[in-house]
Amino acid sequence: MKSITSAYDTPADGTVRGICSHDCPDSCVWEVKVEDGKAITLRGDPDHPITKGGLCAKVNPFLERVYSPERVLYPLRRVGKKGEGKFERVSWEQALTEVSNRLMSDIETYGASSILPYSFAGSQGLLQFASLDRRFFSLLRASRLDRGLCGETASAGISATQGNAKGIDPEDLRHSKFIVLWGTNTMVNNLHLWRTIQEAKNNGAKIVVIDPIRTRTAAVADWHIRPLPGTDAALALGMMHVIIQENLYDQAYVAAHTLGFEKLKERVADYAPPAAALMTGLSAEEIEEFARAYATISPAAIRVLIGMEHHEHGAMMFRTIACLPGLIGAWRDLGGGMTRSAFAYWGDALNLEALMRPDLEDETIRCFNMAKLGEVLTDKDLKPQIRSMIVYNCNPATITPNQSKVKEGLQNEDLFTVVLEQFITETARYADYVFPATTEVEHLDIVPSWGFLYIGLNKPAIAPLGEAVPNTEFFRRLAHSMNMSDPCLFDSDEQIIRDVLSGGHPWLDGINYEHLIEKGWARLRLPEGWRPFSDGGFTTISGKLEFYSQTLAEQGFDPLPVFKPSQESPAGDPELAARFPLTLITTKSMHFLNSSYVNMRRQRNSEGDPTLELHPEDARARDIQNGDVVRIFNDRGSYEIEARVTDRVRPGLVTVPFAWWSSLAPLGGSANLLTNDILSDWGGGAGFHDTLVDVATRP
Ligand SMILES: Nc1nc2c(c(=O)[nH]1)N[C@H]1C(S)=C(S)[C@@H](COP(=O)(O)OP(=O)(O)OC[C@H]3O[C@@H](n4cnc5c(=O)[nH]c(N)nc54)[C@H](O)[C@@H]3O)O[C@H]1N2
Ligand SMILES: Nc1nc2c(c(=O)[nH]1)N[C@H]1C(S)=C(S)[C@@H](COP(=O)(O)OP(=O)(O)OC[C@H]3O[C@@H](n4cnc5c(=O)[nH]c(N)nc54)[C@H](O)[C@@H]3O)O[C@H]1N2
Ligand SMILES: [Mo]
Repeated sequence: MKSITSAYDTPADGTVRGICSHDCPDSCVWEVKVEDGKAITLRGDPDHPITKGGLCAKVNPFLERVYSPERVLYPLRRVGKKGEGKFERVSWEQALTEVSNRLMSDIETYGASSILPYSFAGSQGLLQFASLDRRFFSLLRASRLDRGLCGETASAGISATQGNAKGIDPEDLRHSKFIVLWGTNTMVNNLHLWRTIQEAKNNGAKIVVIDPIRTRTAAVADWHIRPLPGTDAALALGMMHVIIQENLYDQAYVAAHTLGFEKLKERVADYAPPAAALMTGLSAEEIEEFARAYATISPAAIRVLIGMEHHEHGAMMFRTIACLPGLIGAWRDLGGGMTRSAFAYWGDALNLEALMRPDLEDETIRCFNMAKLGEVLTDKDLKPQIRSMIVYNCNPATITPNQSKVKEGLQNEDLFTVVLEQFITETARYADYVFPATTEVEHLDIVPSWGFLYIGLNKPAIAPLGEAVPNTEFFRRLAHSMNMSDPCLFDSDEQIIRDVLSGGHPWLDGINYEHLIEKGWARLRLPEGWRPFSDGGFTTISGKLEFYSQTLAEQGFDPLPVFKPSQESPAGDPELAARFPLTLITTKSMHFLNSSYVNMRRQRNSEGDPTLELHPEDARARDIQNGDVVRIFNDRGSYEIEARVTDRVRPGLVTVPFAWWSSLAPLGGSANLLTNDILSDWGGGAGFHDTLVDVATRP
């Protein structure tokens, strides 16, 4: 089938610059050497200030992924049972006709809201991530999806305090003297920031990691503080107690740029170090010592990312931590303050309206939170039921919480599932039709990094393999096949990129399509020495950093920072904890990118078999020896896995890697069988880490 509007010129020979589009903060820029139309080598761009010529262990052999014999290269139709993963090749024409017939018949019989898009950030390229797909589903009037699985809760929490989620340039951490990596595993998940942290360390900075687990990052930090999961708000409030009581706060900054200090002072009375110690499982002395160090060594910076938001009170945790830099006036210093996602800047600078066309969306149409997929697909009372689901950039059968329900839903014969993918993932195994998706080596895109202030253009180095297409082309073809005619559904890839860059924002001055074609990447043009809140400038209603938030009060939340234990935690539900006494944290793996690469033998071998890590005390109580096969279980699910007895975890805490495909795990099973799909307080995330389990030897 001929492409409708996107065909690119790719060179037969030469070197082409592109950018890794994985959902990772680093967004590395690479160079692909092409010979006879085939990509021969791929290496990090030596001139890019963040990549500096080095990719990560998983992406170094990216071309193996591109040319993997397991790539989906043609449209496929299911021939086996759902979940079995048996397909036959069909033509694009036939697949599109059959899919559009089914969708059109569903619309006629049940209404368009019986169709559900399901996508996430499997590609961070803006075209693949959220462009023609969003326009297509809006114009179709399909059910809407709240995509809050990553980042939204953290942003929303920080915004409640600051008015927006902006922070300092992560590269400015090199000026810091005290760096708190709070609930983030930098060496595994944000590797290219490590160089900056190391530079600060060489200049005398102290590196603190706050994480219940002794991660690789914690293992090399100067100070590892390990609170009970979900209790960081209590830690931050305990720190504020010490800082206020010992007069270590910045009185001038507080007076000029914050709101509600007196109320905060009253609130922190409940969090004297001995009380905070009971809540967090830390010692009162450690809380005091940490508070004093944080308040007196400057510049002091806090780096947060995502991990900590996966809790019921995730937004409140981030909102509370965001009070700290205001209290000590850390925002004044270059290299002081807080830093999280650069998307807070891209949201301003780029023309995302032109990209996603929110004006086409009808907000009265029902909207489901993606964390609730299992519930949505199995709810018999839903009217209309979800009849068809179109999945792309995402592997919900593995990464969505409460997986048994997700799979039960996917198994339903009445559900028609279409998956646009590079591989037959656990989700694609349930598909009625699978369409082949290109990798970033094969398509044009633009990628703003969420970990740094750089944007890159991804030029295609080679022609699409087989009959694979970019997501944009898939939605053009589907729209065409469904007789949809709005011209915005057929914009070319180049046009979309031009539009995204067209907002006229000063931070994008001179950064246009031609510039990116020529240079490959650009740094957001923030003023030299940028300190976002050095002189206030918060965008809350009061214009101040709000220790007290009237907006939160009006939304029914506590207007002040507060610690509340999660419902599913030992403190929140002692009865449940009597049955399932261990808390489970499921984290990212070094050689996988979420669930991507689990199917690649090289990365799987490097990673090693999945293990459950538990503390020697908990192992002893259950008669578990290192290397035993154990069962991990709760009321939502159970599976078997090899045990590793280690003090990397605290007593009472266990951890497993989150993204193993159950079909590839040596004993089957996958972490999200056990996880909690409770929604976060605000921001629409999920409480993955508020999960109680027990572990037992096999009967
Ligand atoms: N190699 C690799 N890199 C990745 C990814 C990957 O899968 N593999 N995934 C990418 C994605 S999508 C994301 S979002 C980022 C995530 O980057 P991070 O935010 O660094 O990711 P996580 O590993 O999910 O969580 C970080 C840490 O939070 C800790 N944690 C959990 N609950 C709490 C808590 O209540 N308090 C505290 N203090 N700590 C807590 C966990 O123990 C974990 O070590 O990484 C990206 N980079
Ligand atoms: N228990 C637990 N669960 C978690 C987490 C956790 O810490 N613990 N972390 C959560 C977080 S932070 C995140 S971000 C999510 C991540 O979950 P997902 O967003 O589902 O990420 P992946 O598992 O990498 O799946 C992305 C898929 O997109 C495909 N893909 C890549 N590029 C393209 C493209 O251009 N087009 C199409 N059509 N497909 C493409 C890849 O092949 C891959 O299969 O998981 C969440 N789930
Ligand atoms: Mo994520």
